[in-house]
Amino acid sequence: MEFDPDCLFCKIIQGKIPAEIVFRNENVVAFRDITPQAPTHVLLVPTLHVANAGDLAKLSPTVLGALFTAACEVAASAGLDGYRTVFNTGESVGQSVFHVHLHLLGGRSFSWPPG
Ligand code: DGP
Repeated sequence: MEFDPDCLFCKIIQGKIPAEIVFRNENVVAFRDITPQAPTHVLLVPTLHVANAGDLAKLSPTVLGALFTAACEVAASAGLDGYRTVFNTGESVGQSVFHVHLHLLGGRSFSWPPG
């Protein structure tokens, strides 16, 4: 694990800032979003500090895949029959925390295209 001491999600992974953790393994930690946009809204993050999904894809496709595998497990645990996964990559599309996180949203209907 490599942490950035100034990163909010690194602090959550280390237990320095409280969060409701719903899943953890060697490569991935999942916790509930503080401002949920759906009845289930979980953020899945790598234990390694990487800024965004593009950087993670270059650095470790295996860990990128592990985020989706974990999302599948969390969705099954929550009893979701369908769910949406989203990476916001870059400030212009709404990324506000620069430790890559996969949003897992479910428990209501969703429209398409997203706003
Ligand atoms: P994004 O906008 O894609 O970078 O998503 C960042 C998400 O992080 C946003 O949905 C709110 C969530 N968030 C921000 N601060 C905290 C926090 O301190 N705890 C938790 N659990 N979630 C947070």
